Amino acid sequence: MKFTKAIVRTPCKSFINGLTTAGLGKPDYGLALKQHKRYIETLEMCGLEVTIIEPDENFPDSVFVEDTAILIPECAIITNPGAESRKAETIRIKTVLKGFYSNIEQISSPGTLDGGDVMMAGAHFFIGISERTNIEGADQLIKILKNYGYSGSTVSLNDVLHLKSGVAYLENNYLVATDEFAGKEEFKKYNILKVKDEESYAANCVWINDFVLVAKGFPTTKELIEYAGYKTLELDVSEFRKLDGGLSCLSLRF
Ligand code: CIR
Repeated sequence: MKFTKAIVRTPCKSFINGLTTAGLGKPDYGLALKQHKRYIETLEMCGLEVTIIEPDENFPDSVFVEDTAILIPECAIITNPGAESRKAETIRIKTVLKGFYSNIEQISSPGTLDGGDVMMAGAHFFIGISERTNIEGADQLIKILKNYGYSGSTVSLNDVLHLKSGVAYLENNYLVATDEFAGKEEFKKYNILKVKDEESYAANCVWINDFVLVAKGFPTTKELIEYAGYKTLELDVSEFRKLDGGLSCLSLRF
């Protein structure tokens, strides 16, 4: 597969008050802007045409656009984010996606779903059941996916906010995974690159057109991915980590 486009959203000033469990202190807004800019340049380097949505002070977490939609070639599926403060982020995203998709689907209450819980692995989608994504949301998504010829299944999780905080699909049957996911029955058929506990944050990496974006500061994971044959690009996302976010959360790729 090949991605050609991405959507990102500039962090707003209220970003520093976003939701968090990380305990790493408040993000530095100026540094976050710099890291975000570098992130955009890197997506462009991977061949993507990037649409940048303007910031909105009403939504501190709106930089984490990945949570607001699931994109497949046939349609855009607007999510219903599990956190109350994030639900209306989808309004702006929907208007932007209408410029790219004629077919728009929607997850609705009582179903909740965050894009960070949805991992695409070829024609199959793994959906984490988390504090943000419930069974109803996952069932709605699976039903929509089925209509377009894809399949989906749920995965339980305990240690992380979102499924993709702990596992990433790198195409060619490779998964990067933390201890929590490396041993799971449903991932048995994949070649697993297991991330060391002290580098667990680096499991949130992103495959884009033969490159893998890896968080800066996790050398063993970077080497592991390179050893499996991928070209890596390191990016510092320290300020987003402070809000439980990572590389995948910062864009929608399609
Ligand atoms: C939140 O709690 O919703 C944000 N502070 C972080 C969202 C990270 N998104 C992701 O992992 N897909």
